[in-house]
Amino acid sequence: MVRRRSSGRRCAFEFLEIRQMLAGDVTAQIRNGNLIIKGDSSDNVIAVTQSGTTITVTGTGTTVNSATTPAVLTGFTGSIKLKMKGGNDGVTLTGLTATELEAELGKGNDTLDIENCTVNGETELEGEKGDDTIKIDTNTDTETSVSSRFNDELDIDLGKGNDTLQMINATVTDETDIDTRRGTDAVTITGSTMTKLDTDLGKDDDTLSISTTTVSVKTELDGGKGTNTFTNGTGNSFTGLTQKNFA
Ligand SMILES: [Ca+2]
Ligand SMILES: [Ca+2]
Ligand SMILES: [Ca+2]
Ligand SMILES: [Ca+2]
Repeated sequence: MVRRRSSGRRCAFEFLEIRQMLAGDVTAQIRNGNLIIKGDSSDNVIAVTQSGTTITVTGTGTTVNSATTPAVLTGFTGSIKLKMKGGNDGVTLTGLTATELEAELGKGNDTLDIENCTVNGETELEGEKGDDTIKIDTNTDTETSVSSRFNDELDIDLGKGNDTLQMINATVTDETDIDTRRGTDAVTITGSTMTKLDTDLGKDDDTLSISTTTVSVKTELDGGKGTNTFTNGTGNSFTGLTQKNFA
């Protein structure tokens, strides 16, 4: 009886080690045309691409739907929902066209990279706890210009922790709302076109840097508490600019 128990424990340990080595499992499925991706408490690293209505989810050291091979899912026509849960997760979305995008990165130091995507409805990105990084169109490709379009609201909430947002060449047709909350946060916007920009850097000492960006309706920049720095770079056109809480 005692023997059995100890061997069972060893088995459980070995299983745990393998799971940690593979950095968890992500489930990906298309339901009613919508893509739903859920991580687990491990460090999940995945890349999502689209060809026509087919979505491919490739894990790096992470299984997808319990397999080590990429998941190929057909019939995608709708929204994307990502829920990565705990762990330091890394998600790259490349060349996707969706009706809506909602990402919850969960606890841990996460990275979300959005490259050359089009979202025709609301986009909501939440870093939650941990030191998170959100990148939009930061990859440099000399052959094709990389540029994401958000044809509705873009709502980014980086949550607690020292967070980074980098946005290059993005177009947002409705309001862009950026909240970085607690922690030493850094926001960089370059070459983007927006209608309304509302940025609140929250508690602690934060930095905001904007260049070659046009905001055509209203620009509200707030450093929040702490000693904050705003670098108003070259080539900006800000309509209705108000700025407060910057040194
Ligand atoms: Ca995770
Ligand atoms: Ca996080
Ligand atoms: Ca923060
Ligand atoms: Ca601040």
